[in-house]
Parts: sequence; structure tokens; C-alpha cells
Amino acid sequence: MTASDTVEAVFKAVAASAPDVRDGLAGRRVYESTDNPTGDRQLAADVYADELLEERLLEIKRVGGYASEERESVIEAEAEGEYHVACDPLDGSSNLRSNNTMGTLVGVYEEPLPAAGRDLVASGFVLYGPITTMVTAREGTVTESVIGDDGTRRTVETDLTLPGAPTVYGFGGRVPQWSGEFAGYVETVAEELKLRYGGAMIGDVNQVLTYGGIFGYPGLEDRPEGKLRLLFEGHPIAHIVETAGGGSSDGERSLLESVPESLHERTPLFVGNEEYVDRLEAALSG
Ligand code: P6P
Repeated sequence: MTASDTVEAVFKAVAASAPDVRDGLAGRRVYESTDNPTGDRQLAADVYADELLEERLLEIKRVGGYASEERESVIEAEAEGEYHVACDPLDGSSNLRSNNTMGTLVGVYEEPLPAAGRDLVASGFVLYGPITTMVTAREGTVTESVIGDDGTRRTVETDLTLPGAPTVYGFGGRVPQWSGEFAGYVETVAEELKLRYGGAMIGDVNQVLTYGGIFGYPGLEDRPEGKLRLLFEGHPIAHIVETAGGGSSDGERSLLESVPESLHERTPLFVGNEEYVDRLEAALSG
């Protein structure tokens, strides 16, 4: 099985799981009695999606390990494998109770986890919106597909690139918790773009991929590292947006330059048109 075959097998398994994840949402809107390793309360849907994806991804030849935002540590495959999958099984699951978008994120690394952003060979997300779509980045190309009820993909975009005339922005965290430098930057952005913030990163980033602009979750006064996880959210989403011709940053440099010291390390996260990422880094550098 080549590297490309392994990546295709991962994308195929994630797409095939999407109808099952989606069908399982309605009856799993209740909270478990447990939190995930970064302290988010777990919904029954989080646990269900995680267990389903772990089983299907670890079945793939050459996948040696599975790590998830919902699990403390890496789950090793029975057989050796040189590819390692990091998964956010249901990103934005708090939107389930309000019936808004959420998604599944996956990153395929060629080194054991936690690995560097440059060790990503492929990344992708499933977006559970009015229709179920999948966006994948591999070998320099971003592809968008519609996922059918049978879990197969129908390609609708073969070389997705960020629009050159950006129109939307969205930033997380409470405004009083933003730094003065960041608040000043947002003030200029708000004069140029329209606010689009839905509370689930995949839906918000897909707005940016579709209309151009910038999404971010900054470091906060009481949480300078921010909220989002580097391995499960930062690396794959940065890989997708950079492959689509955009930029990413943790406030200083590309998220793909970051090497997490721990599996669940958090990071400030910004992705979008390079113009807005560059202006952000300039604003935060004081
Ligand atoms: P807030 C969802 O919980 C998530 O991890 C991202 O998908 C999303 O961008 C962010 O947190 C939303 O955070 O503080 O706005 O609820």
C-alpha cells in the first residue's frame, strides 16, 4: 500500500463514517458524566463519533496509531504502521444542542504523535451542514466533495483556492478578554469585512474558504495559549487553508512550524487570506 493509497483509505473511511455519525446525532445530544482531556464536557455524540472513527481508522493497513481530542493518549494499532492519524471526531459538538453546523477533522502524520505540522502528509474535514461535504488537502491540492447517504464522495471542486476578494471574518473568545493589540486589529477588519461566526471552527473556516477572509481564536488575557488544540485543529486546518493559497498563524508564524510538546497542547489560531494574516502578525508584534 503506497502513502497515497493509505491517505485515500483514511479519507474513504472518514467519508464512509459520515452518514453513521450524522444519523447518530439526534439521539446523542445529552452530556456524558465525563470531560475530554482539555476539560470540555463530552456529549454522547462525541464519544460515539470517536469510537466509530477509531475502529475504522485503525483497521487501515499502515496506520500505526490513532489520537483523538476525546482521548488522553494515543491508541496504537495491532500492526506496525508508519502513518499516524489525529482526529477531532466532532468539532463544535456544542452546536448540536442548538442544531447548528459541526464537523470531523483529520490529520495524517508520517511521524508518531504528537508530531510537527510539517509531518502532515494530508488533512481533511467533514462539514455537517444542510448537506454533508468533505474538504481534503493532499499533494498540494484542495478538493471538495459532497458525501452521499451511502458514504461515497462526489467531487464538486478539484482545485479549491481562497477567493482573492475576501468578505467575511470571525473571531472567538470574549471581547474583554482580547488584548488591546488584537482588539485594534479586529476594529480595522470589521470596517472591511462582514462578521460570520458560528461557534464551530469547521463551519467558520468553510465560510472563509468559500468567501475569503479570516477566522481566528486568539490568546486571551486569562488564557494566553487560546482555546483550540494545535495537533487536532491547528495543524490540519492550517494545512488545508495554506494548501488553498491562504496563510495561517499562531500570532507569530505559520501553525505548521509548531511542534507540540504534548498531545493536547492549545494554540492561538488564525487562518485566511495572507493579507489579513500578515496584518494580524504585524498588529500583535506591537
Ligand atoms: P467558543 C468548538 O468547541 C471549538 O473547539 C471550535 O470548533 C470553535 O471554533 C470554538 O471551540 C468555539 O469556542 O468559545 O466560541 O464556544
